[in-house]
Amino acid sequence: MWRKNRFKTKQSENKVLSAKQIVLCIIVAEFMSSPRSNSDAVKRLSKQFGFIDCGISKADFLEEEASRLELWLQNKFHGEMHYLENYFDKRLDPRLLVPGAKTVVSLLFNYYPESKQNSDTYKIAKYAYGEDYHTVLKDKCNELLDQLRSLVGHVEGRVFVDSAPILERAWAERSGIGWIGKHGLLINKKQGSYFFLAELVIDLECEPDGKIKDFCGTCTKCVDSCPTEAILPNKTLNASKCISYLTIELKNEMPIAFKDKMNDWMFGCDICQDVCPWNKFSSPHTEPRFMANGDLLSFNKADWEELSESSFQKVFSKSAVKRTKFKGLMRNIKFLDKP
Ligand code: B12
Ligand code: SF4
Ligand code: SF4
Repeated sequence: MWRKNRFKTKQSENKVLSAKQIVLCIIVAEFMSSPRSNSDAVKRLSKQFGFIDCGISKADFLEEEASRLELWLQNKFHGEMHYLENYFDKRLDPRLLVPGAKTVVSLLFNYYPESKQNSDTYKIAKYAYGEDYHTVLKDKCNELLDQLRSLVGHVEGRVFVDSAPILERAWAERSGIGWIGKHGLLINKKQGSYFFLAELVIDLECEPDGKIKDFCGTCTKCVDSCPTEAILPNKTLNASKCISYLTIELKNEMPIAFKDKMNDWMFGCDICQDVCPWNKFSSPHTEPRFMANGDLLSFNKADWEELSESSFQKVFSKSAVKRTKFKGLMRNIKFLDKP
């Protein structure tokens, strides 16, 4: 397809192309905007924006996942996250989210921190140390999409970071940038699993990548280490038992049955990832917006217990921890502290 921006002749040069040259230009343009070259362009740009991997899938209906999702919801594994019951069809077909979509681009962004919290304190999952990833990644993806347009011409599309009904892990798995581990998270062979997922759903035709194999083998470390037994066979998570759900998503009182199982996690949980052998390949991110506020890393248990609402606003000014609000974080701390 002829892409307008590419071979614009500068008016100032006032060059007149011969018929032969025009034909040559058309052939070159055809070649340069093939599905293959489009994929190459997206991948090159993704590197420039700091994504650690990028994979491509044809926008289609997620057939295998449909029955899994239906069963998962029937079993009430989503607990009180009722929003996951909505938009069933859209969740399985991105073409219903972006009319005319041809391609799903899956992107990985590293959040593994160089410095971590003290060992004897209430814990926050590493993904929430810095600025809220929804904002940071949306900015990057929108810029990436703009740059793509300036390279290949008009592209219709939308950027997703956890922001709409889309099965991000299923798309990433399909695009070959990792496999879904027994704990249900996507694992990348070079980087482990401490990364965020984001997607571009676009009407540009790109060459899809293929799925890779599962490298969990006979390992069961995550299953054995999960304190609430939330990880079930066949890569299924009973989210209603996951500490991440209990501390972030559950709005009511925490069930007392979990009292001795929380392992001091006050926001999210990283146990199943910390024990995963693939995470020995994690290397620290270099994204300034994901750097933790110093207080967050140095606070001990007493500091957290005495946290005031104004300090909460200061420490977590742009953080995803704001999702629980001050009240929610205090509820979690009190639950952990309960005799
Ligand atoms: C709701 C949600 C949660 C819930 C429920 C988790 C869950 N497993 O569904 C809770 C609050 C518990 C949660 C916790 C966490 N989450 Co969360 N979460 C989401 C969210 C918003 C939706 C997930 C969803 O749709 N679940 C519904 C289930 C049924 O769908 P699914 O698990 O994706 O599974 C589908 C496919 O993967 C596929 N599939 C899976 N396995 C297999 C196997 C076979 C054989 C087949 C055929 C298919 C298949 O079929 C399923 C369709 O039903 C996503 C973002 C998004 N939009 O995808 C982030 C997301 C999954 N979460 C993320 C993170 C980082 C976490 C935590 C690590 C945070 C923390 N440290 O506390 C934990 C990890 C807990 C865990 N072990 O999974 C990242 C994962 C990154 C990664 N490396 O994979 C995501 C992608 C957000 C992002 N944009 O980066 N999360
Ligand atoms: S995040 Fe924690 S509670 Fe949830 S599945 Fe992993 S180990 Fe279990
Ligand atoms: S801990 Fe073992 S079983 Fe679990 S995801 Fe990692 S490799 Fe797979």
